[in-house]
Amino acid sequence: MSCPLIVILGDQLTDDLPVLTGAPADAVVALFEVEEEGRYVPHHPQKIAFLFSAMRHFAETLRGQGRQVHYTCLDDGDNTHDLIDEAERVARLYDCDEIRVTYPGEWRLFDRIQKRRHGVLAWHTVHDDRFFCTRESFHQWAQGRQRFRMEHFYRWMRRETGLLMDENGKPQGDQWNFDHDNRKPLPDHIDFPATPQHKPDAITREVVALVETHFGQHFGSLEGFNWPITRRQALNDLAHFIEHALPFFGDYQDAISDRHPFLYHARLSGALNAGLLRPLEVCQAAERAWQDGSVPLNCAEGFIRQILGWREYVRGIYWLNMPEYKQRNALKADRGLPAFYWSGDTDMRCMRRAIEMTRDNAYAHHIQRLMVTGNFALLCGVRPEALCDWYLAVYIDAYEWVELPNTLGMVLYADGGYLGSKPYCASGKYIDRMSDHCQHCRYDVKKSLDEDACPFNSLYWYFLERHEKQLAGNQRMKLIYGSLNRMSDDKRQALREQAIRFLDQLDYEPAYGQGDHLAGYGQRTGTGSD
Ligand code: FAD
Ligand code: DLZ
Ligand code: SF4
Repeated sequence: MSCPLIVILGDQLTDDLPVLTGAPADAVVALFEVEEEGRYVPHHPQKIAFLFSAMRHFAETLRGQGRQVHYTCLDDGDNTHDLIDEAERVARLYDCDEIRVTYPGEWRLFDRIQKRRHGVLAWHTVHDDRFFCTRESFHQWAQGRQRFRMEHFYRWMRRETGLLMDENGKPQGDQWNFDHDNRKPLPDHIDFPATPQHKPDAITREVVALVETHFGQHFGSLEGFNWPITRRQALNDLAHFIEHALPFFGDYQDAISDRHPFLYHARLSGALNAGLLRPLEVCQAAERAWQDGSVPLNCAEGFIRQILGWREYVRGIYWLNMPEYKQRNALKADRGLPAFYWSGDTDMRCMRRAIEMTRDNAYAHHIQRLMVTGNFALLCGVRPEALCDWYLAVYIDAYEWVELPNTLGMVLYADGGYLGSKPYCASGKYIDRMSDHCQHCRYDVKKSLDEDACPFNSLYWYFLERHEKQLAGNQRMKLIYGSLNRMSDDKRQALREQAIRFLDQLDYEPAYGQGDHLAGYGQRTGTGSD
């Protein structure tokens, strides 16, 4: 009698997933390294190496549990290099009559699988239990609501899970949110915790060499690869974060350092999104640290909110609105991505450092993504698709279910305020307050006009002016539009001209498939052959 083929995707590396616990003991479990997944956007080599190494280690774990495992390596001769085709090829190889897979995290794959449901080889999608809120529960919660803000969702999740709740059903500390304690800039002298180190083993070294050969032309360095690629290493990083960084996480959550890429952030998003850690165990570890007195409440709450609140909320938004959500462009932004996003070659110190850190680590923390590279793209009017593809490519943790709402919704306001109540637009003043970049910059953050004026300043006013019709009525923007309207016509004109001059002299990335930075990439269809 034939058995189902159990397919495990690169971001489904959790050994008690329902698709595995519900499988017959003799089922073949399959993992595939394929070119197409590395190229539908030009993924950072560290991201590809992280997933391939984690997949290979996970396959070892499954074998150790007595499972029969099929593993397609990238350079296997008969590799079809497409996840769906590869699953069907391998299913035939083992004489399987059915393919089971956990719901994929990206709509493009979900859509393709749906279309294959009733093919010769039936595909079955199995519930992903790695989230607090199911797609169906989010749907129900959202139904009938005019506005569904993260804060409301988060409170509901706190009640549902009991995390940081007292025995009377009240939030610990009598407050849901300690955000007002969490906006401290960095003091001049501060020591950050050392980053936990993982010495690459033979599997990782082999994978790094493989990725260098196949994807070495992609933006991003492989040097110093140091991500946790097993559950054991991920648990080690979690423990390290709880002990050394969480006690300060809240205070400096919004700060940016010219020198240090990680500050007090967890660096756990890659491991979480790939399934090496479960969000519940991460939140419980933070809650325990608060309960035993080693972490203040504002830090534990601020951290748990990111995972229990934001992470779940953006996933809900994604599945509720795809595929239509991806087409939104409420501000009609139509510029290409500035070419220096792929090189860091700019005099703007904040942008240069955020892009260099991204190149070196496949990582930038939230405020760099939101208020530096994101804010700049918003002010320039970069097309959502161009910016989303960049964020999806360059970060260790990037999958469309989490990247798209953050970029299209939170950063670009391209959903017209569905996710965030106002655009996160800011002038250089914000970056100066929260970072030490400006003191190293060739531009003067205090100036808006002149050749050496900080570009963020004129771009900011020009952005507000361009979108006055859409944004001036927003209660939260009233104050700033008051300032714009009190400005003399001459000053407004000078700022407009300064911004346009700046935008005109930027180089923009060529269309996909035509630029050097994409040399050798496959066509960016991402939809395979369906
Ligand atoms: P910490 O700052 O230590 O936070 C702890 C955890 O909270 C993270 O590991 C993550 O799981 C979760 N989290 C925090 N903020 C968010 C958020 N806004 N949305 C979802 N989860 C959050 N995160 C991704 O996991 N994948 C992405 O592709 C991604 N793209 C982003 C794109 C943009 C434009 C922006 C502004 C943010 C994006 N984020 C994304 C959210 C956030 O920047 C990262 O989760 C975070 O920087 C990861 O680093 P960390 O583990 O050190 O996080
Ligand atoms: C991101 C990625 C890459 C680069 N390569 C693979 C791969 O070769 N095999 C695989 O199973 N998964 C890979 N992934 C992760 C998938 O893109 C991810 O599972 C889907 O985007 C769904 O979230
Ligand atoms: Fe960035 Fe402007 Fe500061 Fe330079 S002066 S680092 S461009 S905010």
